[in-house]
Amino acid sequence: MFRRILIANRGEIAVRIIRACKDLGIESVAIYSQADSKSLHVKMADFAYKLSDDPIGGYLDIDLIIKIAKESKAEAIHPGYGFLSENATFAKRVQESGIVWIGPSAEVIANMGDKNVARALMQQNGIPIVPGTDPLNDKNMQEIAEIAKRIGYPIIFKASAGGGGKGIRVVQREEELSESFEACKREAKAFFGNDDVFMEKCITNPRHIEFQIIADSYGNVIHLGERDCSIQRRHQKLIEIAPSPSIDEGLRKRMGAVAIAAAKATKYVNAGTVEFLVDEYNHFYFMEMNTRIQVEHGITEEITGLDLVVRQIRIAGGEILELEQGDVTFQGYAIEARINAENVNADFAPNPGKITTYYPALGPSVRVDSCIYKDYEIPPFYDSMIAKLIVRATSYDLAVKKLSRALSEFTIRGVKTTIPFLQRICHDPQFKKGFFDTSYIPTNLAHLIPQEQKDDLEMVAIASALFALKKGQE
Ligand code: MV4
Repeated sequence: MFRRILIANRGEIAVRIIRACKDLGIESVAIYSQADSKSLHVKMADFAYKLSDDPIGGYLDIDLIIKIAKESKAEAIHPGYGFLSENATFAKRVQESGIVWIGPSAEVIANMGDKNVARALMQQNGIPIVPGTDPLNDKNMQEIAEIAKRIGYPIIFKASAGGGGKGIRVVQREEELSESFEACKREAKAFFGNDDVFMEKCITNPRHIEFQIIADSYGNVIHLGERDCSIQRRHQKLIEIAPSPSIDEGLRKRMGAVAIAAAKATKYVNAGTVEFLVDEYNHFYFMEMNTRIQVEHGITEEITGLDLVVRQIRIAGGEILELEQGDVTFQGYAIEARINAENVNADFAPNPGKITTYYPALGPSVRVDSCIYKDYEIPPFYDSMIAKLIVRATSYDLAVKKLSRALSEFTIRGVKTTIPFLQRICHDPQFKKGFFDTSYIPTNLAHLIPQEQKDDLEMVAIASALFALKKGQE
């Protein structure tokens, strides 16, 4: 096993990986920007190296990160999620430097990063994909209109190099086709430097169901069940649930087998996620494969009792996966709520600042993965997610109740957070019944927005006014 690992990331995932290293008796090397010098990951790691002054660019500096890995005598690099985690060039450079990459091969990352290569590979291996096309750039508008008519409206244009929510356009009718196509190409070019765009039939109001898989270097692949990530706003996940309250045992078995086939088709190694769209008839289609550990991996850990980050490190270290599919059991339900420092009442605008009070939720079956502490100042440069609240219970109903309890216990002052908004989701009848798809947040947003949260100064002003009023009445 490795003696020392460099963590090419920051925030809660860097903390999560450091914990896995400590559990395995492995030393950890942190990297950090100036803005992150007071970060928990820097305090917790055994060693820490400062990057350039650029708060984001530092974490993307391939040459410097590899140099630090060598200097610090790290034997492996864990990329976490975001930043360089799905950068095939980085994966390749790491391996060429004689350092172990904790993830799938550079080739797999590149293949899955190209949505058309991924689609073709899946199709060749009998994995169901949404009816669609190769890139359309060599086609004229008339040809594209004919293809759209054949596939049937609504259709969706997607950037080949895309992923997440960038570079997609839904088209309801032919009149909007050429305008949407051009807009999608422009966006693809702007975000990914590549204007290849393809077409798919649009699945309306799908559920987003993703399967966790793990694979070792000897061809052993198993799945660890699914997560329902349908509760999203503008392609940001807010709440994730494992298992999905809308997937029954029969469907889980079929989708799990397909997820394993997808991983085998790509010669996948390490932890990965196969994402599916599921329509109203429970037909499911391969959407994308994520070649990294994901934000929401913790709910899978809670229902399976397996530590995914530890597994990633052991697999990268050459260990055989001693688990077979039949050894994997699922216990109850786990729900993750992402707590973001955002002003929900200002269109979820980031709300960085100093944490003046911090009492995370505790108690049985409650887990908090976070990187914040009292008096910590959230830098304005990064993602607004500051904590992941994960709860576990024997049923979906009890898990929602526990999430509600934990959210009411969770106290953060100094910055506005999504806690009151998440609490309202917990009280929503449709959510409580497990009846939702990806249209849930857009449809229900108005009644889910809580009353304006007062910040500390406003609270003091209100208290003073009430005090003065009371004094005046005495
Ligand atoms: C789709 C789709 C419907 N039909 N593809 C959104 C992000 C990107 N990863 C793919 N996405 C979608 N692709 C077809 N053919 C609907 C979405 C989609 C979506 C998917 C998962 C979770 C939330 C979503 C919200 C809007 C649209």
